[in-house]
Amino acid sequence: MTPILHLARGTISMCVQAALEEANLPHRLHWVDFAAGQQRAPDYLAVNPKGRVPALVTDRGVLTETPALLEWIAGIATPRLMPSDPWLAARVRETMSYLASTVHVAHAHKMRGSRWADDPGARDAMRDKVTSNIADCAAYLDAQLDGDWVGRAFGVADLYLWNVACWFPGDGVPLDPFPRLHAHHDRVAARPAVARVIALHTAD
Ligand SMILES: N[C@@H](CCC(=O)N[C@@H](CS)C(=O)NCC(=O)O)C(=O)O
Repeated sequence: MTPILHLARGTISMCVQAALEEANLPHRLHWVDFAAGQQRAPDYLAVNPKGRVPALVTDRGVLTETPALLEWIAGIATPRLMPSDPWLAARVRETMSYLASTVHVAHAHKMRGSRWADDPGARDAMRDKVTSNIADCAAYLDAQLDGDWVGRAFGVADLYLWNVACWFPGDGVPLDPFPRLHAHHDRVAARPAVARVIALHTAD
């Protein structure tokens, strides 16, 4: 079967879509409308009981969690989109883990505070921390970049970093003060596969 990517506009599913495009892997898209709450509808929960995107339905089953999806696509792509050297691969995973567990979670404190607190005051307090937390993340990521790409060559971690950094200006952290991160962002966005994804996510 042709894999089906469940995705939503502007979300972390963009980098998985971009990885499928970069790898030239045939796939179909199923858009999940967050405004309509479709991520919590029974038919979507049957696909991903976590009620989140992305989810990829393959002939081997459903795969979720962005780092896992990216790594699987990287492994079946030609050329591979992850380093084969174990040390370099671990360094790339280090960045992907940081994006998943720290940066994405810091960003989610803006719109998804109800995951952590019922008290509106507590949610406001969490939202108030988003800009400074994301600025710290941006500074760290900027300092880590010492070449064109996260690894020695372009790979899925670059798509992940690009996707997460798309949210930074909206979180109150423009990219201009972070020259390496900013240049990386532009470099990834200029790739034809990524430009196709951006066009789909920004279309009216
Ligand atoms: N750990 C998951 C997180 C996925 C996630 O939180 N996705 C967000 C969109 S960026 C989502 O589906 N949110 C829906 C909701 O919270 O209702 C991953 O890395 O794939």
